[in-house]
Amino acid sequence: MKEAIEKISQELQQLKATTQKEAEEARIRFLGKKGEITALMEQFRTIAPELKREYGQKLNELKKTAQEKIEALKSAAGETKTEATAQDLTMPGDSFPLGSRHPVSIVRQQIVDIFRKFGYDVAEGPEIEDDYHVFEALNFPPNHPAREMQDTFFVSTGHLNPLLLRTHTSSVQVRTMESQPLPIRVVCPGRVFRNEAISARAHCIFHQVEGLYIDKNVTFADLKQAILLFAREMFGPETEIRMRPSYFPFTEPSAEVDVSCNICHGKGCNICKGTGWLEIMGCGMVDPNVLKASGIDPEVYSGFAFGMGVERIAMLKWQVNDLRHYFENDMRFLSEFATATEV
Ligand code: 2U9
Repeated sequence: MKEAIEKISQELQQLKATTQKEAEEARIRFLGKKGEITALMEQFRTIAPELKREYGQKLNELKKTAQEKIEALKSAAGETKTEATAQDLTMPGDSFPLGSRHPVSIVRQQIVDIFRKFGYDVAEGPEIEDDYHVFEALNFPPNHPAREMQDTFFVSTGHLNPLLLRTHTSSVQVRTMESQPLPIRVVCPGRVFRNEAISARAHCIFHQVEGLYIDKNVTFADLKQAILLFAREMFGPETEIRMRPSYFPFTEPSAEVDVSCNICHGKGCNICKGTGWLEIMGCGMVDPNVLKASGIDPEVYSGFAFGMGVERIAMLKWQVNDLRHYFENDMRFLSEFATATEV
């Protein structure tokens, strides 16, 4: 038995295999059911008891050496099996593309940061709201078209104060007036929902930032100055604004705000449709009925409010001509904004 162990031991030292098949053949030869080491193990059972200790140890070592050697041969043969599976360690590693902020998110943050710099707080509220906070408290008459199914998504109908998806974030300002002490200076960013056909200029879901300032002696001149400063921060220091009379149930007087076109600087181009002006938001002095509904005395306090669509501001900022790009998550579009910076 001694000679047989030594012979196999030497053979194992010189054993070579260049393919998986050769390594497997070696395993069968030494460790298979009829293998040489297996045969020695069988023989071991019959040797004299006083030799068992010495040969038992030697046989176990031999078996372990054979197993390790054949494993090593198998994995070495595996690496060079075919060229197709070989690893080329000089190849560059896989790249992990970094995600980036969505352009709507970038612009919403820029708008909010500008007003935070002016001293405004930020408030958010529920997307599913009740009729009272979206319409009633904002001076919408009972038969106003916004209160119809064609314009608003209702969650529950049939009772006095139905639940609905908010059509503007003004409901957040109403909740702020109900719960916060005066004076109030707040901007409310958020998603809003309108039952509209989707087109290049409209979507049934979009984002707004609305603002509200209530204090003693707040005037239209304060509103105009706040909007001018905002426009210059957002669109550049040369920007001018103009206001056109408008109507909203919640403000009186009301206005639409245009900024001077920063593409053609007033000369007229296809972005501003030859007018030199781009509409960016609506605004006005808070209607006394709105103040009263939330328990604020309009004889003592006055305020201004404004509202803008974030997608619209983003379209103007980056000259995107179709609103739908902001909702489709096409990587070719989104990656254009990977390096856009925040204020
Ligand atoms: C309270 C009182 C008044 C918010 C205002 C607008 C004018 C406005 C539109 C701009 C484009 C909505 O996204 S849009 O379609 N908004 O023109 N929003 S004043 O007025 C308020 C809000 C809350 C308590």
